[in-house]
Amino acid sequence: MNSQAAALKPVAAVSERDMANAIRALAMDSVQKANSGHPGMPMGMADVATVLFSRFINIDPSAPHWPDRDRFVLSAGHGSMLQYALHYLLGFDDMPIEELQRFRQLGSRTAGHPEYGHALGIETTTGPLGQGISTAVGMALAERMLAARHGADLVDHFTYVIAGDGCLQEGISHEAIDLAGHLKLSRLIVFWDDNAISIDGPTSLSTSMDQPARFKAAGWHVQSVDGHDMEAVAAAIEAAQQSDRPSLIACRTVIGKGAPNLGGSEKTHGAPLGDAEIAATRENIGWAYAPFEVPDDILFTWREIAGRGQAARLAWEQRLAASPRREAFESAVAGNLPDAVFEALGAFRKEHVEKATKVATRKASEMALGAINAATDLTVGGSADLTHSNLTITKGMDRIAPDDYAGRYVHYGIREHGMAAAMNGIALHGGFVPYGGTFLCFADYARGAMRLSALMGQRVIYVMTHDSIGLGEDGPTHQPIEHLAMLRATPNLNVFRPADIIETAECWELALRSENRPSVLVLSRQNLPMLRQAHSDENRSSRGAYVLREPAEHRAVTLIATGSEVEIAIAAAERLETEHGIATAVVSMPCWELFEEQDANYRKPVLGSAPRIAVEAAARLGWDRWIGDTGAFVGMAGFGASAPAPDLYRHFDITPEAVAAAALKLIV
Ligand SMILES: Cc1ncc(C[n+]2csc(CCOP(=O)(O)OP(=O)(O)O)c2C)c(N)n1
Ligand SMILES: [Mg+2]
Repeated sequence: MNSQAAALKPVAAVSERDMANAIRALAMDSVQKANSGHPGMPMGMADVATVLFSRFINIDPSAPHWPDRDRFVLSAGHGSMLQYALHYLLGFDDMPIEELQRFRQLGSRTAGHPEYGHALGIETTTGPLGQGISTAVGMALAERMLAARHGADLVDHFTYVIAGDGCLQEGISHEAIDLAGHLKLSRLIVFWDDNAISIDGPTSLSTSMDQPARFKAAGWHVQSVDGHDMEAVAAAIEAAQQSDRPSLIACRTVIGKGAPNLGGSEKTHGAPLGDAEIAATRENIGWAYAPFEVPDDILFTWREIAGRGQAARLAWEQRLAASPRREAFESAVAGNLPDAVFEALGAFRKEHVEKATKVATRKASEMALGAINAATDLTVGGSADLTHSNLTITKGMDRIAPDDYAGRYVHYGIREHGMAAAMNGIALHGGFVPYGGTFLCFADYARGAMRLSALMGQRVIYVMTHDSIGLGEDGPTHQPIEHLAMLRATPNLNVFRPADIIETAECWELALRSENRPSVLVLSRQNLPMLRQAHSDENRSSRGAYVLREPAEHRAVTLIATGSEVEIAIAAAERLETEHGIATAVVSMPCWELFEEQDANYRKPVLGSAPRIAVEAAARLGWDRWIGDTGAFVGMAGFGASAPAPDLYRHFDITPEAVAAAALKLIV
């Protein structure tokens, strides 16, 4: 808590209206000082937020990570000043008034939009509209799942969301709302800032949606209130808490509430109110204090609220201390995977090197998951309706169903974006390691949330199968071309494209160990041979790329390939050597990002000084980084086609012969 709090004493009874006006004043002053930001939403939702925080939410600023705290998600992230004002008023240590005065400045905690990890108490990054509410669905699901395992004594909290018109217009909200309604996530309570305004003007410009009816149709408990009637808001929250379904509370509000001339107008959405309107607002709401000044009695009242959360936290700690589940709970929340997982993967690799198991890497992934999921119950699987294509379910994984959260497999439905956001929420909530599958091509559909996995550094594992023209007959609509480049261009995301069953197990291990980074496992539909000569305890994929085949003589050419094209590169190397006497090395490069992180002493000999040819059945973009000016690329130059996979490889000239021809052209 801020030290200032201790010195404060209540002077007179403070109304919740005064408390809300503190939010309004801080929001308009901070935006004015920054000359940037969004005052309208914090001013409009100040009353709802005040009721929520003063009467309901259990959080403890002195223990912001307490596992059984209520979660608060500001889905309408442009209203970040609402969150920062709340954090200052509640007394978060890292949110003194100076941070509000440095709103949106370099190095401040008060970033333009709330960023996870950037300030205490921010549960998820928001700003891309629709993400917050969809991430919250994952949090609310994780809460139910953790409660099913450890009991209501240890896990019993709500997830509260403030969402705007924008969040509800975004397509992802449809996926999320449907999923939450179906799964009866009763601890999820969403406030809709129903101000009927967005940037361009009234929402009637672009929508006629009956939002309450939409939520009802998805199985939600729905109420509509005047968002400035604090008692009505409180009563609605109480009713929502009792519901056995997720709840929408539609709060009819006035954007920029309190501003006498601009209130209700889109002009308050994303621009400072200006000195004259701010002065008029102060007058209008009876706020006779200087910019950034919150009188002691109001601040004291806000800080007292934290006492309720603290008491709840202390009581919970006592229950935890007495619980026979303490160790299991703490280990789950810490996300500690047992050593048994990695031992099982080591044994798995040894076994399949010996057996030379030839399977599709999607099948290899299923087999590796069988070992992983048997060794830990932290993993929670799922797929966007492609379970038997992605091969994401393993023996003994019960499905999660409405009112039954003891299982560990989520049928996310045909909702790639919603799945990705829900996995973010599950990872952020803690207690589980989520993985989920779809076709690689539909990474496009999941992209918005995948980007946030990376930005937030969450251990979310994407299982993306059918990874090239190798999927065959489904044709160019389903054949990813540019997706690897898009994913590789994303910072803080490991993109793994394993070449065989051994690399698949290695890449799974690396993904599980990447506690602060999401991973994408890019997997083949078609069978691929096992390529290792011998088992080694070392995880060779961990350095991102390694020499799979070194010629006896000094290299004349180096072939670099990933995934299903490593087999082609090996065949090309053999042809080059036997038919043309050209000493050829093959580098398998399952993960560019990890290779990039190696020092030059490792990278140089792997890449070699001979001309290099990259082989990948995907777009060239990015490969020049590895092949240099003198290299060549064998891959795709446009969209694929519908045909059996072997025909497509021949048609698009991604064959050992084509690679050998490219090599001959380069070096002869
Ligand atoms: C995915 C996405 N698209 C566009 C934007 C840009 N944007 C920020 S706020 C906003 C309008 C949101 O309207 P609403 O949620 O009603 O907010 P209000 O104006 O009521 O505060 C838009 C289009 C964004 N942040 N995210
Ligand atoms: Mg709006």
